[in-house]
Amino acid sequence: NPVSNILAFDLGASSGRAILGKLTDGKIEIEELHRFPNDPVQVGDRLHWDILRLYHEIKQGLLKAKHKGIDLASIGIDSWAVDFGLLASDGSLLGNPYHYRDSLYDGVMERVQEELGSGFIFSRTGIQFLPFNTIYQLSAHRENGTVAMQSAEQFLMIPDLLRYFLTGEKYNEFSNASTTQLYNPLKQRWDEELLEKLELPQSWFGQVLQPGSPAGQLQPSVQQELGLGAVPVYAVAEHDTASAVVAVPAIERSFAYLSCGTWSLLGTEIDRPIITEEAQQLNFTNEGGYGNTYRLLKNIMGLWIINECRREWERAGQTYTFPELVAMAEQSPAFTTFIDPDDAAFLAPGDMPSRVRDYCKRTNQPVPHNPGEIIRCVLESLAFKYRYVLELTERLSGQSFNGLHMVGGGIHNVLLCQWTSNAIGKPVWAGPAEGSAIGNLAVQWIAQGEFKDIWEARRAIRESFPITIYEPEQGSQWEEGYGLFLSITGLA
Ligand code: LRH
Repeated sequence: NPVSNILAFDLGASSGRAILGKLTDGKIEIEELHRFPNDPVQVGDRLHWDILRLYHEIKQGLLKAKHKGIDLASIGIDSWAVDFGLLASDGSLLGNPYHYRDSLYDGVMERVQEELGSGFIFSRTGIQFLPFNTIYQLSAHRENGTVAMQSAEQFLMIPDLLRYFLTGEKYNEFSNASTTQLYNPLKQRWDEELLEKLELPQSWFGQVLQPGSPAGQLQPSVQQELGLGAVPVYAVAEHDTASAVVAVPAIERSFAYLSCGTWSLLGTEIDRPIITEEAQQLNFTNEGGYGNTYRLLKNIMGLWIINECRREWERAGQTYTFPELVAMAEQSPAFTTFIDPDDAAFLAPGDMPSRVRDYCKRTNQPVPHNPGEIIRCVLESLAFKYRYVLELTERLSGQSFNGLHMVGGGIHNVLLCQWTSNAIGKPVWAGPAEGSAIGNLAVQWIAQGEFKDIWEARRAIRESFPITIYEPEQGSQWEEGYGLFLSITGLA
């Protein structure tokens, strides 16, 4: 078999990368061709993505492939969810997309819920209530009468937009569209009633491609600029979490996963969305996946809290590497203080160490002082929150899992993997770390007939990448710790 070389662009909320995938006789190899920061830019009160810079970096990735003499069979782009750009009638982009953590969105979800009714929104979308869902972002822009809203003609999400820059073609994509909380999975289209009630023009919302659909090729101007041919572009599972779940090296149909990066996304893959009162009350989501699957999961704040702590200490002149922080955490006393990582206080960028301390004060706990104590508190709390959400996933889906697959960059944190296993009392299977990029590649290969289906792709992933197994350590402290965590956070 000839080798198939393809490229995955995987954009996370803090960095992006171009990953070359090579498939030789069913064996996958990856190589990072290009890595770049994705730093949001604050302008006045607003927080933006530097979308043109991201597009520039995508072109750099294409050039690096070219300079290595690689003949690309196709490319695909995935990114974080919910964010978008609006196009004018001449196809130009109306301003820099906003960051979903922008304070413009504060309080909007509550107003929209009040206006339309939470039950109405959930029954039509099956999507969890998160204050930054696209539905609330667009409502905020409408309330504020932003100029972009007045001249908009088309709505594209981040990967749609970058794909459009490359190909000149405007399509939306299913996995990412589902995260807007404006898409109806039962009707398999944008929810017209919801759009109408929100006074959002139907005409903005375009054709929704299934992951794995051909979505054009590099347009002539791009070919010329980069000195490349008409490389085919696919709509992959463009929501990074959807791609990450494609890459879970599961053997059985019923499995639980934790996609671990800036966010922690924990849940299971199902064939039909679970849109019930219980799901709504537990605030679970049913995000669209590859091959008409759904991700029944909950967002957990994840390593964001630690990254923001690091940023704050750096601002104060103290630079710690991630491994240094983890080592300090390990040396700090166990089970001393807990937070609910999903408390609203931790969502916005800012002075995270103070917010952790404030949380501890307001819950009458000892206050952690040094970085080691703070990181210990965050990591233990994350591990316990994983257990909590895993148990809810079991309850809601009527399954029981004998372990947890962990994928994403977070698995480099060995302590977190081990503590997660301790907290859930079950094995953790960690790998691959480049989950989203590998899922992106896999969907392109399935579309090209290189893999028969997602299960053949998952088998190849299992055989191509190492998986580290963590078994729960003996001792009951984790069980007692969990009880403390539940009562302090009020989750009991
Ligand atoms: C993870 C992620 C997550 C979304 C959030 C906005 O990168 O896509 O699934 O909820 O970013």
